[in-house]
Amino acid sequence: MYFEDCKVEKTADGWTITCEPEGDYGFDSVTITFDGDVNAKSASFETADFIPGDVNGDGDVTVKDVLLMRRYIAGLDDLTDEQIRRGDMNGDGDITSKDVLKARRFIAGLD
Ligand SMILES: [Ca+2]
Ligand SMILES: [Ca+2]
Repeated sequence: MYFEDCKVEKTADGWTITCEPEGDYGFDSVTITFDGDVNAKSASFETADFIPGDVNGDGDVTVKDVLLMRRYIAGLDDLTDEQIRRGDMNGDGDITSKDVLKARRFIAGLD
């Protein structure tokens, strides 16, 4: 496994290194925590933070994302697993009209 974009931070009692894997390993970052003696204390794998509803990954939730979701629901377009994960705003594993509603409410500033 290779990593890119590693960030090393000094903490109160040691060091924390956070890296993103180069390639798809089913997680988006790994955080390794060291104590003052530089013994590895823990490693945690986390999914990257993205904006729920940002299907096209441009950093914001807009009508473009809603359109992608609607076309996916209608069977007009396929989305990648990553896009489905982004668009699945209620976390039930797929993009449905409920997610479109949440995205619309988000865009409208209601949520
Ligand atoms: Ca977007
Ligand atoms: Ca959903």
